[in-house]
Amino acid sequence: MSTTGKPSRTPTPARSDYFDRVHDLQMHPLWQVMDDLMPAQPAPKEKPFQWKWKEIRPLVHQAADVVSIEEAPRRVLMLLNPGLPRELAASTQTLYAGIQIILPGEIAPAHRHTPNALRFVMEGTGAFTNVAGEKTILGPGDVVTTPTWTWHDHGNEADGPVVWLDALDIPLINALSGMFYEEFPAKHQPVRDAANSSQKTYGRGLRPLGERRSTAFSPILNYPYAPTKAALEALPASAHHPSEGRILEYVNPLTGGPILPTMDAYLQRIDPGATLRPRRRSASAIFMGVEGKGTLTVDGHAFAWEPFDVIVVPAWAEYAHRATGSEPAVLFSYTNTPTMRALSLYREESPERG
Ligand code: 1HN
Repeated sequence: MSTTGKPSRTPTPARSDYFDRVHDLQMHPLWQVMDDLMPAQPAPKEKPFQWKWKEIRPLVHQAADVVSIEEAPRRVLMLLNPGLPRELAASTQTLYAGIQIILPGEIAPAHRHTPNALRFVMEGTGAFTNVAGEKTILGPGDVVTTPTWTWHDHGNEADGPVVWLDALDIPLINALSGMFYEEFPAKHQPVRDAANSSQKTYGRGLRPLGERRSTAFSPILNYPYAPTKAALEALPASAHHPSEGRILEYVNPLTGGPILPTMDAYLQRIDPGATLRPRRRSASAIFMGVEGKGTLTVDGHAFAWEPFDVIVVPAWAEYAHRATGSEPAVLFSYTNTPTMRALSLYREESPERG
C-alpha cells in the first residue's frame, strides 16, 4: 500500500516466519498498526444511533410484567451502541444510557457505586429518590444527580409508574478499573435532611457562611424542570449559541463547573423552524428530545426526533440541529466533556468556520 507515499511492506515467507515468532512471544510489530492506533483525529467505535421512544416505550413498560423489582432491583433497559461490544454496557465508549421503570409501591433498594449517575425524569409524578440522606419527589423533566459513591434508593409512592433516563459513566469507570459497588444493609437508607434541602440552600446563587466545600460534584440533588425551562425562555438573544440555540448547563453552584466530575448536562431550546450551525467536539454526547420535534443530523445521518427519542453523537462527529415543528424544540443532553477537559483532550470546532 503506497497511497500515502510510504514504502510497501510486502509479505514474504521470511517475514511471515518472523511475525509468527514475534506473536508466539506475545508481541506485535507496531509498524503494522501505527496508522490505526494514531488516526489524525478521533475515530471512535461508537456509531451515530437513535432509539425511537414509540418503539422502545412498550418494552420498557412490559419489563414491569416480565420481572418483579425483587428479581430486578434496577428494572432498566440499557441503550447499547451497535458499534460497541454488548458487555461494555456502553452507549458511547465512555457513556451509558438506560431507561428505568418503577411501579407504584416498588422500592429500588439502597446501594452505592463509583460510577456517577444523572437521571432525567420522563414519565410519572410522585416517585422519590434518596441520595445521601436527602429525599426528593420527582416530576417530569427533573434532573437528579447521584455522585460517585453516594448511597441511593428509589421508591414510588404515587399511583402510576415512573420512567426515567439513567445517565452513567460506567464504560469510563470500567476502562479505568475503577468499579466499586456496595449494598446498603436495609432497603432504604435513613432520611437525614429535609426534602429538597440542597436545592433550597444552593439553588439560588447563595451559600451558607463558612461553606468552603467545593466538591467535584454539585451539592444540588434535584434541578426541577419548570425553573430551568423558565431560565431558558428568559435567556437574552446575546447568549444564544450558534450551534445549540438557547442552551443552559446544569452547574455546580460552588464552582461554576459541571454537575459531576465526569459528565456535564444541558437543557436547550431551539426556535421553531431554526437550522443551527454544524459543530463537532472531542466529547461524546447523548441527546434526548423533550418537547417539540426536530432533526439532529450526525455525520450525515438525519435523525428526526420526537419527545424521549435518544440520539448518540459520537466523539468528533459533526452534528447539526433543526427544529421542525411549529413549537420550540427542547432537548436534554449529557456529555463526557469534563473528563476530556481534565485530560486536556477537549477540542471543538464549527466546520463552517474551519
Ligand atoms: C443504578 O444504580 C441505577 O440507582 C440505574 O437507579 C442504573 C446501571 C448500572 C449500574 C447501576 C439506579 C444503573 C445503576
